[in-house]
Amino acid sequence: MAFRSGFVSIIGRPNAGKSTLLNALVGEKLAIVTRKPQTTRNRIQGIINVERKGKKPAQAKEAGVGHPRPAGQIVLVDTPGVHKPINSLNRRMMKEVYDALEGCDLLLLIADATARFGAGDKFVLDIVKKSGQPCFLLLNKIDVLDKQRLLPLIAEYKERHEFAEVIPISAMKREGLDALLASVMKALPEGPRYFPKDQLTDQPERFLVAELIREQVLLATEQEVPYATTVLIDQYEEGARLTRVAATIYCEREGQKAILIGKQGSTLKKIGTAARLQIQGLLNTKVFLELFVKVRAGWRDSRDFVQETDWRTQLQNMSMAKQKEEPEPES
Ligand SMILES: Nc1nc2c(ncn2[C@@H]2O[C@H](COP(=O)(O)OP(=O)(O)OP(=O)(O)O)[C@@H](O)[C@H]2O)c(=O)[nH]1
Ligand SMILES: [Mg+2]
Repeated sequence: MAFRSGFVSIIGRPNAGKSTLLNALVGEKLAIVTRKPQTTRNRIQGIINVERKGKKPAQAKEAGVGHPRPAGQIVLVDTPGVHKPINSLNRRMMKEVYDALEGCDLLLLIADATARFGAGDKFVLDIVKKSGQPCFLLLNKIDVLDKQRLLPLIAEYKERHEFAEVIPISAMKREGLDALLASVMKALPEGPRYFPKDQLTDQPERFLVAELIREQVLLATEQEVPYATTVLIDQYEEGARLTRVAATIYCEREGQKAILIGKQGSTLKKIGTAARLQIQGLLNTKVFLELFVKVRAGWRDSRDFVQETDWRTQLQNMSMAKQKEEPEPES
């Protein structure tokens, strides 16, 4: 059986469980997850290597067992939740969604099955339709769903679109994920191994570290503050025994800065301690973390700054700076 591979983009409304699904399928925490909508701001690839499973086709037929699973590689793409943009940051997030749709082999539309079908779901569905890509519908959070609600919801979706598959899952409890993987593999074309076997993501560690800090900011703050915040890494030095990280948390107003710092620095300290533990878990080494808070008025409306906060842009800038540092090769 030939090797199969492809790009599979996860799309859905904010809070549907896209990042939870990515992490569950890859088996590592690559994307941050919180109860707050619009947690994810960039598309993130998670790479799944699927081993061949079961008997060879002829033997399987003889033994009367189901189809064996071919070997392959799935490049799963997590995306920000689909929403109507009101500022540059939102527009950038939606661009990430549209970029992830381009050239992918399969879409996974994930919906929170505990919520009623509404205007937001129709908006997502319209994007799926326009893309013309084959799509699986994943009805998520069945662990907390009143089961009677599942069939009417499936009917509602099926009336509106022809899905290649409809699969109820719980990304959090990892229910239905084997069936999902098997169906995805069946839907993928023959193809190459796009990434080396030991690579799990396209996102470099230093940016995942920034995300882990932002996750703690999201968890420690309420209302507007989480949305008005972004995290940039200022220093990232990997030593033999210790990794040193310095990062700045940007917010939009002095009041937000005061909230982020807290009484006698208590909130910032809480964010720092929790983030450091998470980063140590990721890097498997001791971490020295320094955090700063700065105000950058109205940054979410600044296209340039929003662009700067994007890790792909930062990576490009870093490699350009490095090229400048290196002397021209003598000819
Ligand atoms: N009960 C239950 N909760 C879930 C499940 N999957 C995700 N959640 C919860 O739903 C919330 C949102 O999960 P995320 O994975 O961050 O959702 P998302 O779609 O990535 O959200 P955005 O990045 O904001 O678009 C979190 O509190 C998760 O723990 C599930 O299968 N069951
Ligand atoms: Mg997410």
